[in-house]
Amino acid sequence: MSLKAERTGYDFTAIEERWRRIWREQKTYKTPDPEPGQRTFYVLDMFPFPSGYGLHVGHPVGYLATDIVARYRRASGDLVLHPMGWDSFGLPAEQHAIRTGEHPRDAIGRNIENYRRQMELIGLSYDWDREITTSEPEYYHWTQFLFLKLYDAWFDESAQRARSIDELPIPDEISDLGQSAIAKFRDSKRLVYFASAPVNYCPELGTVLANEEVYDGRTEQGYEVIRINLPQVIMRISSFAERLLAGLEGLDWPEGIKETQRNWIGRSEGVELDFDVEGHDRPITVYTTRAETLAGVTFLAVAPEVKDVNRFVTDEHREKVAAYIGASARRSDLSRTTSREKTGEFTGSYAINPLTGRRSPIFVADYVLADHGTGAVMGVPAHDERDWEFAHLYGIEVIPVVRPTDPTIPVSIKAAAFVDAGAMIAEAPGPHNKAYREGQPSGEARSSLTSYAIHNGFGRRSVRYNIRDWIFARQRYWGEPIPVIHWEDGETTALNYGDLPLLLPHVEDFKPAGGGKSALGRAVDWINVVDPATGRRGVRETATMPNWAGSCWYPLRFTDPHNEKGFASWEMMQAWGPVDLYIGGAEHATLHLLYSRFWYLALYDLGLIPYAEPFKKLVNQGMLVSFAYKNARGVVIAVDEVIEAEDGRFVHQSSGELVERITTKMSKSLRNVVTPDEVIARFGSDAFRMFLMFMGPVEGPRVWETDKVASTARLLKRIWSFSVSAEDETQPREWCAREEQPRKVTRALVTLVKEVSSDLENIRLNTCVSEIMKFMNVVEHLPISKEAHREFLVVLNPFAPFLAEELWSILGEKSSVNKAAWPAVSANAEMDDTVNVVLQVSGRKRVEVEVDANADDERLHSIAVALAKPWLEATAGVKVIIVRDKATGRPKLVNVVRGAA
Ligand code: ANZ
Repeated sequence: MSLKAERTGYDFTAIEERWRRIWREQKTYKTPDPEPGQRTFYVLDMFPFPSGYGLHVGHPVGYLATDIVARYRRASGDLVLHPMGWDSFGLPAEQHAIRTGEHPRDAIGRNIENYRRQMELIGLSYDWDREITTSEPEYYHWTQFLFLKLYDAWFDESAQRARSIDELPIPDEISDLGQSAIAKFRDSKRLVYFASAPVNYCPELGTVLANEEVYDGRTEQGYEVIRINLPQVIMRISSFAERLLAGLEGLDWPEGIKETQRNWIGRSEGVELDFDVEGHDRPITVYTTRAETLAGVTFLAVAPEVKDVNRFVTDEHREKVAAYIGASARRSDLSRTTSREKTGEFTGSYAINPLTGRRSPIFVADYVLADHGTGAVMGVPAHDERDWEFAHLYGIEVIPVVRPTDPTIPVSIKAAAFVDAGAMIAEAPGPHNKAYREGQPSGEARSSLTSYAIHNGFGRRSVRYNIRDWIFARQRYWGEPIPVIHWEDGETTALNYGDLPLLLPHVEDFKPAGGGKSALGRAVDWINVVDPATGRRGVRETATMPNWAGSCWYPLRFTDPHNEKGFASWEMMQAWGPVDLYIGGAEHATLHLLYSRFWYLALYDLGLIPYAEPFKKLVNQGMLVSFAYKNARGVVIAVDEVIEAEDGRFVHQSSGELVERITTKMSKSLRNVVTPDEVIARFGSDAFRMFLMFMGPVEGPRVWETDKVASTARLLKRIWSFSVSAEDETQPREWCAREEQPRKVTRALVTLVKEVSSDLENIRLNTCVSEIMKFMNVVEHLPISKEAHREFLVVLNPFAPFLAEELWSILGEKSSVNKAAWPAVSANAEMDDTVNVVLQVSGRKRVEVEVDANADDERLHSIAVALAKPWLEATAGVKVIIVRDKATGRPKLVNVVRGAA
């Protein structure tokens, strides 16, 4: 049966199915490699982890936004790179394998099929020939390769950049000790290093987690996390703190994400101050951001992990201090810094305040962290809350040095610390009275005291960062193997580039092997190696890379996805440039979005890639929520357990309780997950696409209600009826000549093109849909010219590509609407300015027409001749007389006169 005979009305299912097939078969969205100098645009989605649940209707918000922009850019003449791939290593796949015994690769493969099917269902215009999968050896070969490049590098502090390890200057005293000392020295400087470090360990999952993956002492799934020491693979991201901060300035990213990164990097400007210690030649150095409070110091505190701490401990206090250090090792950083109960132990030693000469007791206290600042603080209980709590516990004196600027505001140092900025209470004491004066704003006093301390040799300016190095190892099976070998003599070496990829070995049992080791711990044949040249024995690293590794560099691979000789060619990386528009969730602010910036910076420094930042513009898509119910006790109830009573209230079926409707994340357990599949079966892909965009700005939240898709489905049906012939729907409607098209239609199209183009430039996609609605409201029952109709379909295509393509072919076009050029935005800003002109033929009034008030004679001539046709035998040799308003110069009347040559 032919399509023609079958179709009555707008059969979206058949239409969409057909175009899906044609696009796939003809590779409509295939992107060739750019020619040198060609204008390109790179628009990318944060590629997903393909989970077993598939996509729900919230996921495509971002995918659709990028798809619409990609289609618009193509029509505007850019060569567009718009690829998709899979971030397929990671914990959920491993947990599934542990539960079911199915190999993660098989489960992931099935999930990918389903994701790809859903994405094609939605009509996303990806070039599938560029698809990448991070867990496939062809991809992780290069993740390992880049890992080794970072391993073979060090950070040159003075040049503030990464350099090849071969360029690391070796101090003479190291060279003198020979090869093994040199190797050790190099290892201590690499961007990738190995150290035993306290890590977040989840006994339940048997794995180590990054700080960012721990929420209030628990994993995302709610399992408890404790701290243990493990040998670790670490990346020196903290060296790049300043560069990571500075780079943010040039990025077109949401301010909130930039601020989150700034806070995470946590730059603080302060000073290091030296305090002499009684009976010792070496001073103790503290780090402070409040130097002006120096006169208020009444004790010093050192972190328990600072090795140096023992040199202050007197014999009398040795035992107690040792016990204290042991106990605090078992507490987490979080509980140490936030717990109200500040604990400590006196060392028996005293430090001398360089400003006041005052003796202050030195404590070991675990609210001081070893890896921040110098690991020692000066205690100013009058102006710091933590110090205040500590001082109260140990009966230490509180000496205020700063007061509120307004002296009438009372403060009680007895009740709490005064932590705000203010004015100095007195001038600096004794011989140092030049350091600051009484009444001086505390911020100013900080600068003057700092200069004073530097000048007098007991202080140095210091910039500190909060960001910690990145623990780059997970005790998991389903990740990229880390290509290093730990040898029996204690040396660790990397594999040669030529020995990559190091493949994941096959295992039968995916459960952790115990002792913090993943299932890899059981792959004995794989783990144990013997160096054929020397007979030296070694073991492979059993930790794998974190699931953030593959996504650190994937935008580069899309530029040259099948390259077998390298991770991507310089030409292709250069031709496509960094990602022009990146859309994805905001939850990755300090994870993927920071890690990938770090890799790019380092690889750029090493001359391996042509640019230092991965993503020029970033947009975060908003959350999509759906309904569920809550009873009086606050228990959330699944949608299918509730019925709507006649009075509009909601009732829990089994208990008869009244419940309240709430909005919440879509989740399996609440049975409020809606899939694109079910919506598309009911309304079609185009209606789904248009509705999802129409719901609101990409960045904003949206509440899903399937029934409402009917609104955009109706719009599409109207577009269909407007576009096809009423007699035969396989044929286009009747067109008028461009000249005969009512001014209203011309004007509506000019507005549509102008508004949609500017909204697309600014990614305001919801208003694009309203513009299409407005256009239809104007033109629906009016004549339209073929050219205008074509232009409309080109504008419709990004939003409803299936319908646009179908109507385009009904128009008789042979190639895809995706190859058509975007209509030019009319430069005529005064389009709205029109006048009614009387058309006469041989002096007799025939019609009135609306024309552009600025129309020139030539234009009026052609309009008049065209419109006069019905009253003329022949148009050859006619003369046109144009009458304009004397004052304004606007046309008033046009008279077409026969034969007067
Ligand atoms: C004296 C002082 C007086 C401070 C005052 C604050 C208020 P950020 O911005 O986080 O670097 N500090 C320094 N090293 C520390 C460590 N290892 N563990 C815990 N706290 C540490 O903050 C710097 C401030 O945090 C420093 O300034 C120091 O306390 C504390 F009225 O020094 B301050």
